[in-house]
Amino acid sequence: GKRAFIAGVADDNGYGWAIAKSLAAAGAEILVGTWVPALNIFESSLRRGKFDESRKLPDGSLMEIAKVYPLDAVFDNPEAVPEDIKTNKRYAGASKWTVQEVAETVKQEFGSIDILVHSLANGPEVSKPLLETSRNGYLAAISASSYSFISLLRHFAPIINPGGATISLTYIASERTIPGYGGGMSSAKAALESDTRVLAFEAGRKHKIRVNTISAGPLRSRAAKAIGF
Ligand code: ZID
Repeated sequence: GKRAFIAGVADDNGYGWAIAKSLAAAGAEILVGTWVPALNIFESSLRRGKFDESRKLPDGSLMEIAKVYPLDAVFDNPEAVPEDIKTNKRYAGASKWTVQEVAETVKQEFGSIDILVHSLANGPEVSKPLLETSRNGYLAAISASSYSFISLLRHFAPIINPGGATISLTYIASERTIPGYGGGMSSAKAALESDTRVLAFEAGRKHKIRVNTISAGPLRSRAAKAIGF
């Protein structure tokens, strides 16, 4: 069977959860990366059976998540984590959640993966028009929504088996003007799409893995509700 790591699962409403279920139904072993500030509530909800109904697979069994890894894809390694995050009580309870450390831990615990899914995005100023977006807001959107994929791919590629596949989720606001998708999120998706082409070339040659992105339709996830879509 194949093993998949899905980055960006923190409840049962988003694309990450749905992708995990499809992969589980197809026989894959499921590992997920959960944003550190959302980790406690996700794990306790899982434990308390809150997701049992939505864990149901077509054959009637429940999706098993082999391991939930805390992850903040905005930080590549421990040296990159600023003091205020290190000491923040939402982060202090978890450890080894930078991209490099998560890849190392998955390697130690599982050896390799076949599928890497990037189902995460964050744009702190998404509700502001691009014209009103601050430099910090714009850079934060790119960091969380675009560079996070480059970082995940770089750190996971060495443990993705040849023939493996990676995918991210994009949005058509990258190529057409969609009011309401602000804060540099349209820019972030444009970067993600361009990066997908370049990384497919590079990672295809270097690691024999595929790199794709799929433009998603509307889904009432937590992220979509936050922007009023
Ligand atoms: P989600 O909230 O379930 O997933 C996003 C996840 O990212 C959450 O679990 C966060 O905790 C996590 N996250 C945020 N920051 C970080 C971080 N620094 N490190 C680690 N994790 C982090 O929402 P989702 O399922 O909507 O989002 C998954 C992907 O789908 C994202 O790339 C979205 O941009 C993309 N996507 C979603 C939709 C949608 O409708 N839900 C659309 C297009 C793309 C879309 O907005 N018409 C109108 C709107 C849309 C499509 C059509």
